[in-house]
Amino acid sequence: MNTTFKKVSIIGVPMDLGQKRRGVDMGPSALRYAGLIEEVEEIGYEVRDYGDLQIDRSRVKESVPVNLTNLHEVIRVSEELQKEVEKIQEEGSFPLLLGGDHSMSIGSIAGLSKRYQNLGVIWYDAHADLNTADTSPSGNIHGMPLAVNLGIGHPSLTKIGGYGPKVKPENIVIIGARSIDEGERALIKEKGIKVYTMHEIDRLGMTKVIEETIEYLSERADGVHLSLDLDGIDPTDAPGVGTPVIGGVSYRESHLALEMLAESNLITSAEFVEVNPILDIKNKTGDVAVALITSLLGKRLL
Ligand code: EXY
Ligand code: MN
Ligand code: MN
Ligand code: MN
Repeated sequence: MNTTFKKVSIIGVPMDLGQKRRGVDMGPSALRYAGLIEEVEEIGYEVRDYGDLQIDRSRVKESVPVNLTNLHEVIRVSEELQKEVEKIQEEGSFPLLLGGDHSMSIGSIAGLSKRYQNLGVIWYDAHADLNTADTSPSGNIHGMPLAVNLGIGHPSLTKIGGYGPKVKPENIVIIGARSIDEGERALIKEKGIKVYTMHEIDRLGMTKVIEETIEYLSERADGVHLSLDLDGIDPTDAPGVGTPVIGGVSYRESHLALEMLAESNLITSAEFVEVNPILDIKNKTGDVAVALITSLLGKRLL
């Protein structure tokens, strides 16, 4: 991360309405129980934990436009998260956001990109999350946030915060993708989005992938947000996720990637999403997430 930050501010977003499996709302608790606050303090940061946003599950019966499940509550939470992220940035703290499903990044990036006109985004994920209501096979909004941040999708989502698009296609790097839908593939090609699928990671190795990512984003971005979906990591190392895909990045490779990002001084905010304790084994995925967060925040063995 960027070494000018001395404070880390945490918000939990127990959002589970961007998909249909229960349990991802417990992700923020799992990370706290895995020792997140203590571990980050141990590195030397002042930590402020603002607790969790409230999610209103009673709204699941509301009618929504076609293929946009739970749209209205996703919008409300996104607007709230946007404002909370803006407050953290005004304090001069590093925003560390805990999911919850990946639809939360609609709100987080709406807050972040008000400050950074050229926000870079590293999307570490098995999926591209570039669907719209027209292309989505599921209607789940957690498969759409990157498209929304590009200004593509339902206007009630793309205009959150009163502006859009939030991110330029050339400021995005997707790492770890191995499950890409047809419409997403077309969008990646049309927009020229930089993607390191598992094929490129296998060929180049993670060191080269991250070196290239750092070089690419440092040439164009004024801040870089790491949006890390735990399903980017192989399910053997991170089983507690709702949409696991075999053949992912290992824990060691991810650990190295985040240490290199820490050394780059480039990262100005981060979110760790999709931890689902109900599907996990003894909070293994929560432990992995906390270990990766500490790597990103500069923890070293010696
Ligand atoms: N591409 C599939 C869909 O849109 O339904 C699966 C998306 C899973 C999204 C996870 C959170 O990264
Ligand atoms: Mn995702
Ligand atoms: Mn994913
Ligand atoms: Mn290491």
